Amino acid sequence: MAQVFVPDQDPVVAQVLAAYAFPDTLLGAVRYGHGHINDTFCVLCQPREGGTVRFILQGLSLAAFPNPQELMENFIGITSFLRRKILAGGGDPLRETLSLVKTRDGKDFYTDATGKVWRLMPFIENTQCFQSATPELFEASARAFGRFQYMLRDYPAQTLHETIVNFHNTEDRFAKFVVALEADKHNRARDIPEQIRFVLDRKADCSVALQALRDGKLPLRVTHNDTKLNNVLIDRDTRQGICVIDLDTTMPGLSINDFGDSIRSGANHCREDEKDLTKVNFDLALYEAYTRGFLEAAQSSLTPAELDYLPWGARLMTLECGIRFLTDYLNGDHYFHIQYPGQNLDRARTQFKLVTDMEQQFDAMAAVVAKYGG
Ligand code: ADP
Ligand code: GN1
Ligand code: MG
Repeated sequence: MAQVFVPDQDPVVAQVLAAYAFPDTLLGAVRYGHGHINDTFCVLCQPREGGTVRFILQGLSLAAFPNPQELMENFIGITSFLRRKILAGGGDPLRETLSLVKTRDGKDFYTDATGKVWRLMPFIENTQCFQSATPELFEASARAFGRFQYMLRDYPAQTLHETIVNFHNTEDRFAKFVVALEADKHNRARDIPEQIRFVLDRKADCSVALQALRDGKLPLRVTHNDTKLNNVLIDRDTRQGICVIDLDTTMPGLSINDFGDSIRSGANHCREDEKDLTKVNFDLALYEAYTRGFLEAAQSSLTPAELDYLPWGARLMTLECGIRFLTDYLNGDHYFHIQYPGQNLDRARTQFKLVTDMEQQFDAMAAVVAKYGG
């Protein structure tokens, strides 16, 4: 076998690669993608007959996922379930859901000396991942997430582990923010009174969806919980969303949160860490494109109350994400990967600007749902 070339000279990655039997020559691995949590690499091999074969190698963040073995059980359960449904519907499970490559000793994943879990997956070729949306792409991702929701409607939810406890428990996110604020370990609170006030003023909002769940208005479903545009692979030829990826937080949750997190991340034209807030604007036309696609694909599995609460899902996921970024900033940036100091604060500021826009356009958001959800 040729020498493994890992550009960032990571000996752990070299050791992980050695646990797998690759086709012919292993050329190396390079960091890949824009995720904030896991370590993702693209692995390149050269088969004897020519061309290249690619794989995705991922090391799961122990800081985010304290029980990666349980996470991998979920991953296998969900992808096997989807594989059966895709096959039954005449689709191609090797393109429409994720698969695992086994290690040399027949395991589904590799655990390194620190306890970190690594998985290897075939690279789904002729697809693209987008960081920002056009209406067509956004609608394509909406159909993919809506279909995902629909296909998992009869998944045995009680068999799923909660990979991150209280992940979209917005009340708990608020409480953790208050703890970080009171501890203020890095003396950062004094410079951000405006952002702190923004969160404190919205304490009651943090209970809206959870109260509806407690009241029995909203059902628990199997949801993805991280429905960013870049978590859908788009086919380069058809421009359709063919595969929902990043299944690590797929567990019981609220459909309105899956809708909401997509709107949070995709219904705008700015970077998540844009510093110039005049460029950060919620785009109602993108919201409409997403709503149309999502409801078309998932509608028959959603109740009237879920439809009513969709705009709240968007507001709450955006507020919650801003709270999480600000909490991590106060705590010293241990959860979300950062490329520069203050990035989590910049991220929080964009989310709060988007929340403000949504608050102002809330009636229009409800009208769009009524237009497609009738
Ligand atoms: P993270 O949790 O860090 O966001 P993801 O699972 O979303 O990690 O993967 C990061 C990126 O890697 C994706 O945005 C996508 O570009 C790419 N990717 C992941 N899995 C595959 C795959 N099986 N085939 C092709 N690209 C993939
Ligand atoms: C993280 O892993 P990635 O980049 O797809 C985070 C999401 C946040 C998102 C903000 C497991 O998603 O919850 O909404 O960053 N994932 C986890 O961009 O915490
Ligand atoms: Mg991702």
